[in-house]
Amino acid sequence: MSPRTLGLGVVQIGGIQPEDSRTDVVARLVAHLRTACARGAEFVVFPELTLTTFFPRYWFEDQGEADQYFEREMPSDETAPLFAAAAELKCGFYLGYAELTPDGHHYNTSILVDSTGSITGKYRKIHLPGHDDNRAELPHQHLEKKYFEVGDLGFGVFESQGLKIGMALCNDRRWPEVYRMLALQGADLVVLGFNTPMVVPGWQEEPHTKMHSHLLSLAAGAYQNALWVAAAGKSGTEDGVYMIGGSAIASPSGEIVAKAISDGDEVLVSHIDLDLSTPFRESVFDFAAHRRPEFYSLITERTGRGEPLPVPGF
Ligand code: CDV
Repeated sequence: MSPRTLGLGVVQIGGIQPEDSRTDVVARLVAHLRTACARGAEFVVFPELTLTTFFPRYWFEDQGEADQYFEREMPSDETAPLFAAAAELKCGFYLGYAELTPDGHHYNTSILVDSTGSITGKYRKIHLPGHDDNRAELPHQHLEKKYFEVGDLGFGVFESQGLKIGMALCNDRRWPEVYRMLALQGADLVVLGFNTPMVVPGWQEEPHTKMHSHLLSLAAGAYQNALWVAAAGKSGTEDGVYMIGGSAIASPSGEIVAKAISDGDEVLVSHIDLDLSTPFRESVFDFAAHRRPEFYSLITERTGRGEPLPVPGF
């Protein structure tokens, strides 16, 4: 059997400033899609909230002001060139953006677009970090809980371009359940976009550990679930806030096989072997043989005596 391979691109985006127009950003994305495809990419991952600056750092009294950052349709006149380029180059993509639905719901969303330029999957972010109150004393805020509703589509896996792709967005990558949900549905590849400021209001993590915990999350998710993970981030200074970058690809062995080295725009392309997950799924992570889900909702007292204690919310 011939190996299942994929030319996988990850596009890191240096800061998008408040004054950058959608049209300018899309032109930048199209140029990077062309570069990735010229280097053999068949599918490309773009960041979370790719089309604008990371607006949840601002407090808007009036939701109408925040709505300028949301997309009411996809593709729109402004984003259509990206879809046309995908069809022309026969190269699919993942894109994160802020979604405003016709009935007025706000989500932090990502889509899968296949090599014909058609949307084949949608995900709405479930783990929304930050706060919803105005902390005007902070140098910048993290108001995802104010501007977005918790996603209502669950963690889906989509058949696209001959493989099974699961999606996540930024903070989701730190939660082991996300990868496991997608692995249990047979995902070959988990793709995600991120916006991670070096300094996050209220987070105790030291700045120097930010890159470590980011890469650790990708690598652990990949290894413990025997799948590939590709993550594309914003990087560099966006409206005065430094974003960590470190866009990367992790293999089912838990190794980081490609990683951005700059804090600006950067295109990574790896030719990945999707069947690299097989030896892991047939041995250490043979879920059917070795997983014990019947024990995952209970803990037993260490002594082994007494009744098992239910774990709230698990
Ligand atoms: N956009 C995000 O979800 N960012 C979060 C933190 C930095 C608030 C993250 O986990 O990277």
